[in-house]
Amino acid sequence: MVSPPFTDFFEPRKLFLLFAVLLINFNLSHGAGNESYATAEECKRECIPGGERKICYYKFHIEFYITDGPACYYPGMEKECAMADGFQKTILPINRMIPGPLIEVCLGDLVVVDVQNAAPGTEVTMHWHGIFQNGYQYYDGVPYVTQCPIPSSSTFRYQFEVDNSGTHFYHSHVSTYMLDGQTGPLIVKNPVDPHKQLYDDERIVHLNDWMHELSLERIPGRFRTNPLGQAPDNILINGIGNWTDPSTRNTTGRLAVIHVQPGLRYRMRIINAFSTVCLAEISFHGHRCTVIAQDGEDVWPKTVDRLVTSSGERVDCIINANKTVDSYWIHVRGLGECENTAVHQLAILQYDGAPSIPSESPPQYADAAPGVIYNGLDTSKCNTTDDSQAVCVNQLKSLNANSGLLQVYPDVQHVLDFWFFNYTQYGDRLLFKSNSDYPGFFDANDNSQLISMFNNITYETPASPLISDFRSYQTVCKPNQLSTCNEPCTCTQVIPVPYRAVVELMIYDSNQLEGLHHPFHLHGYTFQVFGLGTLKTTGNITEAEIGEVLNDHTRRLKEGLYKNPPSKDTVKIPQGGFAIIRFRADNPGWWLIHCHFSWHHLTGMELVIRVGEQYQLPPVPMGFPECSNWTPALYTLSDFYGFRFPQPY
Ligand SMILES: *[C@@H]1O[C@H](CO)[C@@H](O)[C@H](O)[C@H]1NC(C)=O
Ligand SMILES: *[C@@H]1O[C@H](CO)[C@@H](O)[C@H](O)[C@H]1NC(C)=O
Ligand SMILES: *[C@@H]1O[C@H](CO)[C@@H](O)[C@H](O)[C@H]1NC(C)=O
Ligand SMILES: *[C@@H]1O[C@H](CO)[C@@H](O)[C@H](O)[C@H]1NC(C)=O
Ligand SMILES: *[C@@H]1O[C@H](CO)[C@@H](O)[C@H](O)[C@H]1NC(C)=O
Ligand SMILES: *[C@@H]1O[C@H](CO)[C@@H](O)[C@H](O)[C@H]1NC(C)=O
Ligand SMILES: *[C@@H]1O[C@H](CO)[C@@H](O)[C@H](O)[C@H]1NC(C)=O
Ligand SMILES: *[C@@H]1O[C@H](CO)[C@@H](O)[C@H](O)[C@H]1NC(C)=O
Ligand SMILES: [Cu+2]
Repeated sequence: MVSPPFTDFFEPRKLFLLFAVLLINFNLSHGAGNESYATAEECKRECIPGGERKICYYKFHIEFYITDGPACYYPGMEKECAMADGFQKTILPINRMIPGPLIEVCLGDLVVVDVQNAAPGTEVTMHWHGIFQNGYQYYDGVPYVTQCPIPSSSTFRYQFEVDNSGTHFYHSHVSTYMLDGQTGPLIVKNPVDPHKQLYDDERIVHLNDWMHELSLERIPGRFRTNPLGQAPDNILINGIGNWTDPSTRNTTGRLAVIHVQPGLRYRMRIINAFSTVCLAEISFHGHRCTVIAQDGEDVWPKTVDRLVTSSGERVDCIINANKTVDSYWIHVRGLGECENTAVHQLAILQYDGAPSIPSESPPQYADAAPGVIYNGLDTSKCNTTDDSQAVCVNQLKSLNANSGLLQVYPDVQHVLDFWFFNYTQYGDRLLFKSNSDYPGFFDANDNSQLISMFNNITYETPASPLISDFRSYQTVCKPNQLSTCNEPCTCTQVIPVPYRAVVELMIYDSNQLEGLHHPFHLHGYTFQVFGLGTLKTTGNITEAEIGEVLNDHTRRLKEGLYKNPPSKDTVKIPQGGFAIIRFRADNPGWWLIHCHFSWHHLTGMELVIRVGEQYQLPPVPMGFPECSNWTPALYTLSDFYGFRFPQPY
C-alpha cells in the first residue's frame, strides 16, 4: 500500500534540497538571540495588508491542576483560578486556564509553541485544528503519525507558518485530554478580510463539554455505575458556566459575559471544542446571526437564528447589537445524546450600560430558539435549494469562486463507510477469550462493548511516527489485508493518493444509531462539501443505494448544478447518511482523517491519507524525537558480551 521507505531521499537533486533545509534548521536553532520573538500580546494586533510578519512565541505548560482550587481563594490570584462550573475536579489544563491561552495572529505569522509536559504519567501532542501545515508537516500534532507523543518532563517545540486565516483552535490529540482542558482558540486574521465591512469588532465563543471527573474515568466506561456511557455532565462557554448539584440544589460557578457596545456589529467566532457525541446548538436571544465563514472559510452571508455545530466545527456569524440596551441570554443546548440528560448552559450578552442580568427569564433546556436553523439535524432538504427553514453547510456558497474541483470524474475516489464492531453480539467471546491479544473497546450507553470501524478496518496505532520512521510500516495494512484478516480487521490504514490529484471521498454511516451524527475531520486541508443527505433510515445500506447517490452526484456535475460548493475541514455526517467531499491533494504528507468524537477515533474510526512521496516533504527536522518498540534478541549476560560485568580483577 505504501512505497518503500525513504529510498527516494538519496537522489542528488533531493540531497541538495535536504542540505538547504538543514542550513535553515541550523540558523533557526542558533539564531542571534531571541529578541525577534513577539509575545502573545504583540501578536494580537490589527492585521494590515503588507504588515510586518511576526514570530509569535507561546509557552504551554501542562500539569495536573484542579478547578475551584486554592488560587480561587487567595486574593489577587484569580488569574490562576480555573473555576469551570465550580465543581471541584482534577484537570489537565494548559497554563492553568480553561480554555487554554488565546493564540491570535495575522496571516503569514510564524507560530512557535513550546509544549512543556509537566504532568507525570501522561503524554501529549497538540494539534492545530484547521492549519494546513504545508511545509510544516512534522508539526500537525498527531501521535505516531507526525510525531512521537511528548513524554512527561519534556518539551517539544512546534513551529509553523499560518497560511490560512479563520477561526481555528488547538487541542491535544492524545487520549481524551481535550475534555480535561487541553484546548483553546487559535485565530488567524486576514488583513484583506472580504467581510471586513460587515462588522466592527469580534468576540470568541469557545464551547466545550465537561465531565465532573477526569475523562480517563470513562475509558472504557463503567457500564454498571455510569450507564450514561460518555455523556458529559455540563457544557462550558469560554471556560465557565454554572451547575446545580442535583442532591443539595446548591448552585456553583458563574455565567460567561460577552460585552457589546450598543450599535456595533460583532463577528462571533464560535468554536465547538466538544469531545463527546453531543452537538452544541447556540442562540443569541433577541438577535439573528449572519453566517460568514465555516471552519475558517468565507461564504456568502446567510442570516439564521440558531446554529448547530459538532465536535471540531467552527462557524463565524455576525450579530448586530442594535436592540434595546439590555442583557440577553446566550443559550447553548446539547443535542443528540445530551437530549437524554438535558445538558445546557447559559451566557450573557451584555450591552454596555445594561444591568448584568437579562430582563427575560432564563431559558430552560426545552426552550429552543424559533426560526432558521443552521447545520441542524434534519438534512432532508440539503439536496435542494430550499434553505428557508434549515440551512445545510453544503447550501452555503463559497465566497472564493473555486471551480478547480468541478470536473465530472475525480482522479481518485474512495467510498468509506463507518460503523461499530459490536463485541456484545458475539457474546463477547472475541473480546474476553483466553490467550487473547486484549483488543481495546469502549462501553456504549446501551452496555455494549464496541470498537470503531472506518472502511471496514479499525485503525491500529503504530509504535513510531509514519512520517519520520519507517519502523512504523510494520503495522500498516497489506494490500490484501481485508480478504485475509480476522474480524475485526485491525491494522494501520493508509490510503495513498498521488500529489495534486482531485480526490473525492464519499463517507457514509452504515450503523445508523439514534442521535449520532459523526463529524469527520481531515488534517492538512479543507475540502469542498458537494453532497449531504440521508440514506435509508432502517436496514442495511446496499451498494445499489450508494451507486444511486453517486450517480445523482455525477449527474449534478454534468449538468453544472454545483455552484461554488463551500469549503470546510470538518463535516457532520447525518445519522444514517453520507457526505461527498472533494479536495485537491496539493499538500504532501501523512494526514489523518477521522471522526472527531474522541471515543470513536481513539477506538479506530480514523485512517491516514498519504499524499505524494517522502521526497516531497521537508526532511525530518534535526534531532526530531524518536520512539519505537524495543524487543531485542534474548541473551544471557555471558552470551552477549562474552564475559560478565563488572569484570573481576
Ligand atoms: C529568550 O531569552 C531569555 C533570556 O535569555 C530566555 O530566558 C528565554 O527562554 C528565551 N526564549 C526563547 C523562546 O528562546
Ligand atoms: C444558571 O443560572 C441561571 C440564571 O441565573 C439559572 O436559571 C440556571 O438554573 C442556572 N443553571 C444551573 C445549572 O444551575
Ligand atoms: C450549600 O451551600 C451553602 C452555602 O454556600 C453551604 O453552606 C452548604 O454547606 C452547601 N450545602 C452542601 C450540602 O454542600
Ligand atoms: C438591527 O440589525 C439587523 C441586522 O443587521 C437589521 O436587520 C435590523 O433592521 C436592525 N434593527 C434596527 C432597529 O435598526
Ligand atoms: C433528495 O434526496 C432524496 C432522498 O434522500 C430524494 O428522494 C430526492 O428526490 C432528492 N431531491 C433532489 C432535488 O434531488
Ligand atoms: C450491540 O449488540 C448488543 C447485543 O446484540 C445489542 O444489545 C446492542 O444494542 C448493540 N449495540 C450497538 C451500539 O449496536
Ligand atoms: C465490511 O465488512 C462487513 C462485515 O464484516 C461485510 O459485510 C462487508 O462486505 C465489508 N465491506 C467491504 C467493502 O469489504
Ligand atoms: C444486515 O446485515 C447483517 C450482516 O451483515 C445481517 O445479519 C442483518 O440481518 C441485516 N439486516 C437487515 C435488516 O437486513
Ligand atoms: Cu464517530
